[in-house]
Amino acid sequence: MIQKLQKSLPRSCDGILITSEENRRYFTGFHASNGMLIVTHNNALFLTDSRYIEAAQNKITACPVMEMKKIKEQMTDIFKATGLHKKLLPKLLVESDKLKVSDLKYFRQLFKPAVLSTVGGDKIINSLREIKSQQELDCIINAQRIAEKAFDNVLNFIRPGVSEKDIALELDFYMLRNGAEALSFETIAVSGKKSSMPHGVPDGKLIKKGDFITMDFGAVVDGYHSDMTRTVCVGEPSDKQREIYNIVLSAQANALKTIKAGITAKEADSAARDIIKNAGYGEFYRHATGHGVGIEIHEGPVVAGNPKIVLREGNVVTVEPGIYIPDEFGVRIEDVVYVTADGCINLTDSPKNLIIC
Ligand SMILES: [Mn+2]
Repeated sequence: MIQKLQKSLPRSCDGILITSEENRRYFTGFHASNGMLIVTHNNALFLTDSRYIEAAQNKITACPVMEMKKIKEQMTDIFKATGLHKKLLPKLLVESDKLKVSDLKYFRQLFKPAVLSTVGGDKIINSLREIKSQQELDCIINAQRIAEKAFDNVLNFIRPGVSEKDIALELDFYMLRNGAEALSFETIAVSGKKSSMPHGVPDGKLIKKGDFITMDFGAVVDGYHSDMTRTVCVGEPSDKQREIYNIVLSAQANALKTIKAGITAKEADSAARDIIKNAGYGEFYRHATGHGVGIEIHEGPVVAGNPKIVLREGNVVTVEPGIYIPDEFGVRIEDVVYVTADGCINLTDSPKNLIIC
């Protein structure tokens, strides 16, 4: 990963300073709350404090590891280890998307006479992160399989009288008990009228007959996230519930059929949105069709209305159209797919017929 980054570094800079937890993990495979990775054209150096130094030395093979003690006094060594000492005014890129303003000020002082540039660093990193390797893909699939098993399990749990919170906890416990190192995000389980809120928060509200329940959840494996949403019905759905469910399902199917490398995010988004618009429910679909998934739950590419974003082979994106009718109910169906040259591979195995619990 570090070599890939070195190949992507423009000659107009001398290196890049990586300080965010997720990007440190992405480039080194090492996860810790503290650390710093400096990558220059020919060298790289990872620094962390005494709490993590032993683990870092054991884990990181791609570059030397140095313990951060009194960092101000170590800067000469750091410049030598990374080759930055050869330049009069070395230029380092930083992660503007991630760095706190106060940290930027601190690093600007610390790295003098190097000049820290806030322009361009994120683009280089994000572009790499958006293309998944086989190893990354395997992690996402493993995470997805855990979430799917949790979904199978929760179907036996859902019945009138249990609460939204109970359902969320059942999903969470199952995922954590079965190999998830963490949850992708706070699980959403919303029922009845509350299902019209795309990101509603589960609470003590009890499930009753006729409710739609929308569940959005995911597991993390080796740092990589999964993301899926299913809407199920408790007891027989009304004609309108069936109608809306089927429109969302067709919208998703059309997007899945359309997605391939080379199309724009807008084309992918429209493939789902147009079906919903044409069915007369366009005003009730007000979020993006999808987003990239990886070492973060939301990363590039964003699958919304931007005609400048082009999907690339190796992207992993969600496809998650929905219709949300205030004061009635909502439906969302979400899969995660791997984009290929001539289509996409759906990484989600769970059924999408309207399940009646
Ligand atoms: Mn999602």
